Amino acid sequence: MAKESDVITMKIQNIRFPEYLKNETLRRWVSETAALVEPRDVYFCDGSDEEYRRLCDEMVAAGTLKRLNEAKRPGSFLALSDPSDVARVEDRTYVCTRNHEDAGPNNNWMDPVEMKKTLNPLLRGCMRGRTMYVIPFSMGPIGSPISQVGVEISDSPYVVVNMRIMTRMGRKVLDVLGDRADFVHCLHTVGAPLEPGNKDVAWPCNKELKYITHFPEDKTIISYGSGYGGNALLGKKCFALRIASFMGRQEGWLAEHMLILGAESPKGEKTYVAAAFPSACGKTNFAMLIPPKTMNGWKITTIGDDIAWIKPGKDGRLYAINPEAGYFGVAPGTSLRTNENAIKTISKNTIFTNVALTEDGDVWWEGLSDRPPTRLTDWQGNPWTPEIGKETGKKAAHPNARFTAPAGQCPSIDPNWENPEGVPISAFIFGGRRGTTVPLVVEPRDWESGVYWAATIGSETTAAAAGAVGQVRRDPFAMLPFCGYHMGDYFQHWLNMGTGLPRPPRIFGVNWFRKGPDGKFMWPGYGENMRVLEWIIGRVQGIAHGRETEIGIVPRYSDLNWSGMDMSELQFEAVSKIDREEWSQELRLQSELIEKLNSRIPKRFHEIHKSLTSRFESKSASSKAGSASSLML
Ligand code: TSX
Ligand code: MN
Repeated sequence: MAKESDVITMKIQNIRFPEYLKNETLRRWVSETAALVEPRDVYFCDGSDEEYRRLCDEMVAAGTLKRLNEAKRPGSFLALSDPSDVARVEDRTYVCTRNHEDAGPNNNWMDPVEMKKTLNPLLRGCMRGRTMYVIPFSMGPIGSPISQVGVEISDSPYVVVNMRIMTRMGRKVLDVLGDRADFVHCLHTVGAPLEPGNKDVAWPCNKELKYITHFPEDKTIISYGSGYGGNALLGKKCFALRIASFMGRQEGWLAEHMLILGAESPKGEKTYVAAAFPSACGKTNFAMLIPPKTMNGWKITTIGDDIAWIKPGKDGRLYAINPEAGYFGVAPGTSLRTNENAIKTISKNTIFTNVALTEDGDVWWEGLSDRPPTRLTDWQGNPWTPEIGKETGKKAAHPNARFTAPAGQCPSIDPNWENPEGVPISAFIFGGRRGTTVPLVVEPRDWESGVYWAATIGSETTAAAAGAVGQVRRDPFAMLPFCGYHMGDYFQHWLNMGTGLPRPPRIFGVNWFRKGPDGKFMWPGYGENMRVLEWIIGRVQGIAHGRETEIGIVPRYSDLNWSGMDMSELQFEAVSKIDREEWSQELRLQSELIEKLNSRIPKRFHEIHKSLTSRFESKSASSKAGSASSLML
């Protein structure tokens, strides 16, 4: 009778490894995984154009992709997902550290042994009837000292073609990996085995059960049941943020949910900044900003729109790369008016997911144009007209519909975007979406106050989000769903990173979303944000000034460049105001966040909170005294 080990050996012998695949750790992992998941066959991705075209053709034949009009949208495809599989599943996402506390209150946790016991029966035979794709990929330019290698094993060809756009993928990655064993092991399955005789569906997934699991201590990701976005493209949120943030803390670097942009001044000086915003703040729009023509010659270039890996360089500055090679952006709201560069980026060679289809084989989504086309096919494949939309409230595109497009197609792409050394970061910007309280821009007094600022950013909940309208939902560093360890430890890591540098980047807070008493946005945003960016860069260069406030330096009206923009001093003061009542309330709310992360919150945070509170209190005392003395004079 065959022992279990004999069975595994038999199955190993069935795999035909390409002769170039020499890495023993990878060969063993592929063999063991194949024995577990029992695929129909195993395919090793080489990353070639030919392979990409072939897989797309196969998916068109299978009904997973629809080829778009070659004249209007060359080389582009539409995928419609299962209606139950449309977004990341945060409540099914786990960080499985050996010690529960290490995952922090910001993550779901399960013991790694328990989780593997849970997953094993689900994985057994999970790829039956399907091809198991082996996808070697590099996060970051191949061979960069800041880059990292991963291998994703997946049963989804949709994942393969998206990984081809979003990462450097294929045979060339194995050349740089050599015989090293330190690649991140990423196992993904849609969790929908095809039993003999059963017909496949266009978007296989497991409607009952999903698990997105991370084992940071052994650099492993196992994702079960979903084919969508960050659940399935494991290089992105799972690796480049959750696993990498864990590695960065151990090794002294940063994996951040940040865009990176370059700003070239009219004099030709180049400054790079990295910026973090919570979701729905227009990060991609900011990364691709087009300055107003009236600002005589400022130019913005794009390094990345979502993730930054940042390491100290030999000169004591921080250097950043974009670990990704494409944009996986939210389509709804993207238009020539909100983001002309994005619209040009997605004009060809783009995979669209869950957008609407026009009669002439092009794509549409809410916000692309003021008037929707008269007839569409919606993201669920049903006929859609503006009338149907009005009557049923149904949107033509899913609100989380996406485009996957090569970064190199962006007109504003920075010439250094693939520089293996990265680009030097002069400033970090932390934004929030706040209708009240938070001024347009502020420079906290020092690194530690800046870190505290970043830890307290958030968005006011709108009707779309759960919870009461007008409450602040905190999203520290925009990392709450993406930090692979305890958020309190993360704050301490940030404090340490800056205080360990001779000249750390400066930190700024921004808020494009302050509203007036009429409920309207007080700041025009978009390209006009260049005026704020110019002030930030001026601060870094030591040429821009401001007034000192309780929370840091804020520009006066005369400190900003207003050429070609119509905003009165009174309007600017309204968008920059620091209101004592609002801030007393804000500081009380910030205490709640601090208490939530209580056990591991840095001591320094308590001190900063106390000194902010006392500054507002003493301000009220001294301003009263001041007005009294001015009366006496
Ligand atoms: O992306 C945005 N940015 C950053 C751009 C570089 N958005 C869209 C956010 C949702 C994804 C913004 N929305 C911005 C912004 O700066 N500001 C606003 C708020 C706003 C909306 C509409 C107007 C003005 C401000 N309209 C008019 O002024 C006519
Ligand atoms: Mn993101």
